[in-house]
Amino acid sequence: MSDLFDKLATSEPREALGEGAVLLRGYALSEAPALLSALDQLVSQAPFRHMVTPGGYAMSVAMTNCGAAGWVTDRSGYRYDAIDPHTGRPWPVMPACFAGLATAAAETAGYPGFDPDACLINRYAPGARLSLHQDRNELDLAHPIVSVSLGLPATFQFGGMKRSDPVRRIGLRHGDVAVWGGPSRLRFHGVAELKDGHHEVLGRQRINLTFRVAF
Ligand code: MD3
Ligand code: FE
Repeated sequence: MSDLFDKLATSEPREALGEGAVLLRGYALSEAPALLSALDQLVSQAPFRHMVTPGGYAMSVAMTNCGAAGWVTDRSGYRYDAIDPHTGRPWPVMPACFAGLATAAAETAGYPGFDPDACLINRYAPGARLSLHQDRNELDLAHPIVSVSLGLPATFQFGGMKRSDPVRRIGLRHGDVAVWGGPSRLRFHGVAELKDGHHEVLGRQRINLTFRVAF
């Protein structure tokens, strides 16, 4: 496999979160500086913005995207779009260090050949949260989702197939990578209100990269 896969597939602790869902603690730590410098570049082309939900509320999480497909929401609904509605241009190209990490993590978790066309980038300031939801805007739900946590720690809420199912709380820290596929792909999930704090690299924020095959 790739050099990056060899480099990362060492003996990182892996934790099963549910059927098809795996947490790789610290998996992205060695790549974090490269990820963050690529992020600076692409945020200058597609800035973070607070999108509006179909119900008319601005999201507390600020978002941007890179890759061929970007997740967007506005008064007309949730969808993937090849064009950034804020700039009128295509989303920035997905940096090679982003795609390489996502592919390597998916392979480590048992999903070889993951080739994401979408990376949603979520920025949480203290107080920001993401309420319980399912990810179901992608055309083919057979592909897993890979998520990378950077900056301040967060409490991830991992529910079941029904909104009313019990929720398990999982702490996600800088460098953690999670892979969600198979029977876990449609489980409800969210992020609890971010607690204030200071992270040595990112200060008062949390960044989450979510890789998907959207188109
Ligand atoms: C579990 N983002 O952008 S990523 C999202 O930390 C989103 O910003 C969260 O949920 C964040 O949609 C969590 C982890 C995640 C993503 C998709 C999942 C967990 C998932 C799909 C099914 C089950
Ligand atoms: Fe989600």
